[in-house]
Amino acid sequence: MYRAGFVGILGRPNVGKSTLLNAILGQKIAITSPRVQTTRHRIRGVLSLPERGQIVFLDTPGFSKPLDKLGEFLTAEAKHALEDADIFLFVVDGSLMAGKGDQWLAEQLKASGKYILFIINKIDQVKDPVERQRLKESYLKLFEGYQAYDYLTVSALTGKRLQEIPKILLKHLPQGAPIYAEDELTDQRIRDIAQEMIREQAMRLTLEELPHSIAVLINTFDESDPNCIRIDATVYVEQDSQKGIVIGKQGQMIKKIGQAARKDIEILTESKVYLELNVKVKKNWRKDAQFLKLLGLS
Ligand SMILES: Nc1nc2c(ncn2[C@@H]2O[C@H](COP(=O)(O)OP(=O)(O)OP(=O)(O)O)[C@@H](O)[C@H]2O)c(=O)[nH]1
Ligand SMILES: [Mg+2]
Repeated sequence: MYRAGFVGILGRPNVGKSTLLNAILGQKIAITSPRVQTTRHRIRGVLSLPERGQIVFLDTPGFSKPLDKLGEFLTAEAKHALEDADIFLFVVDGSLMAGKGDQWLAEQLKASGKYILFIINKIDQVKDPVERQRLKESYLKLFEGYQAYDYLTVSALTGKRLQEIPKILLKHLPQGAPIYAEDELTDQRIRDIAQEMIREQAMRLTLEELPHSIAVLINTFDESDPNCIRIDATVYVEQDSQKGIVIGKQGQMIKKIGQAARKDIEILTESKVYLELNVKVKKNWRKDAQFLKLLGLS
C-alpha cells in the first residue's frame, strides 16, 4: 500500500529542524546555523521510498514572537505549514527544559487533532542519564492526555535514531499516489539554494560580530558556459559599521565567505563555479516591505 503526504517540521528557532531535514534526506538542501531565524522560507524536501511511499517534508522558520516585518513573515510561513501538513514532526531542544514557547506550540499542534511525531533533539549534549530523564519528562508533560503522538529522542547532528523517523511517519500518512517525481529532492531552484549557501557562510564566518542582519541576493546566475557557472551576488547588511565587518581587513572576510560558499555551490551543482561577491548597506531592511519582497520574503 503506497502512502504519500506532507509532514510539517515545526518548532522553536534553533532547535535543529533544518539539520534534521538534511540528515533524514542524506543531502543538504536547507542551510543551518547556531543563530535563530536561519530558515526564512518554507522548504520542501522529498523522501521517496520505492514502492512504499513518499514523504514531503515542510521545513519552516522557527516559531517566535514577531518583532518586525521579517518576523511577521517567518511566523506566517510556519503557520501555513501548520495548515498544509497531514501530520507533524514537532522538534524541541532536548538539552534545555521545556519552555513557554514549546508549550504554546504544542497546544497549537494538538488543537489540529493531527498525528504528531515528537522529536526530542540534541540528546548528544546531555550525558547524564538522570538529567536526560528530567528534561524528557518536562517535554512529555506537554502531551499528557493527547492520543495521536509518539516520541523519539534523537541527535540530528550524530544521526542517532534518525532512521526510525521515516518508518514511523509513513504509517500515519494517507494512502495515495506520489506527489512529486521519485527523483525529485526539493522544490527549490538551484539558484535559490546557492543564494542560501552564500548567506550561510556569511553568517557563519561573521558569527561573533553580526546578529541576523544579513541578506543575500544573486544578481546573475549564468549557466551559458558549460564548464563554469558564473554567479554575481550582493551581501546586504543593515548598517555602515557592519559593511566593514563583512568585507574584513583588506577584503579578507568577503574573500573567505566567497571561497567557502563557492565550494558548497560546486558540490551542489557538480560544476565549476565562479563567484563574485559585493557588499551593500540597506538600512533597516528587515522592516522594509519592498526589499523583503525582492528577497521573496513577503
Ligand atoms: N549538539 C547538537 N547540535 C545540533 C543538533 N541539531 C542541530 N544542532 C545545531 O543547532 C543549531 C541550529 O540548527 P538548525 O538546523 O539551523 O536549527 P533550526 O531549528 O532549523 O533553526 P531556524 O531555522 O533558525 O528555526 C546549529 O548550530 C546545529 O548544528 C543536535 O542534534 N545536536
Ligand atoms: Mg531552519
